[in-house]
Amino acid sequence: MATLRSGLLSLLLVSTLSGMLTGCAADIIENFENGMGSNWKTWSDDNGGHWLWRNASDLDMPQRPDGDSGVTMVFPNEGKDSAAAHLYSPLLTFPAGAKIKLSYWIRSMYIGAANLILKRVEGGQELNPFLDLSSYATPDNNEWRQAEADVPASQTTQSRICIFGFRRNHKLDAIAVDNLVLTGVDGSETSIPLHPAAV
Ligand SMILES: [Ca+2]
Repeated sequence: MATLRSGLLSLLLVSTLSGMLTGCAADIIENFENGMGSNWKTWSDDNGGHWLWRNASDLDMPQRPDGDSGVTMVFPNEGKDSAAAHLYSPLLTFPAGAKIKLSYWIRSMYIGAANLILKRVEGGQELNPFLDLSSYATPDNNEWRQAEADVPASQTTQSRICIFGFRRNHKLDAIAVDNLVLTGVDGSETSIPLHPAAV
């Protein structure tokens, strides 16, 4: 057993070193258990909202599994009727085969009135969405779901993923995301401060 464990550790070490040598970053994982973390940045283009950190166990909402209660949610700014909020990944390259996984919950007073949409952003332009999770935006959806998608390959290293959330300022409207995992991405820097002009 000790030999097997040692062998597995060696294999893990070799895989890790191999990944470092070829410039492949490890998976970028954010479970929001210690706040918003350093990889994903929220930004509002004056449309009245942000992604904010919340402890789901403090709120009247569908609960996460034990030990996984930290999440990020879209909230309108004070006095705003709605929120359009962007959550940006670091600058990365997305080779063919790059994937994103996430857990999400979306609810809206009016069917389809909230949106959760994933896009790539390149050269300051938001590209066509590659994943639209808006279809569960109903008044009675109280279920966390998981989604996984291939990220369209990028041509440059100056590319991000944008997780766009839109909801109205109604008590039933809610958008929450947890356990974001980026797999198969390249990028030596995974924590680049966001400036909108650099998006
Ligand atoms: Ca969590």
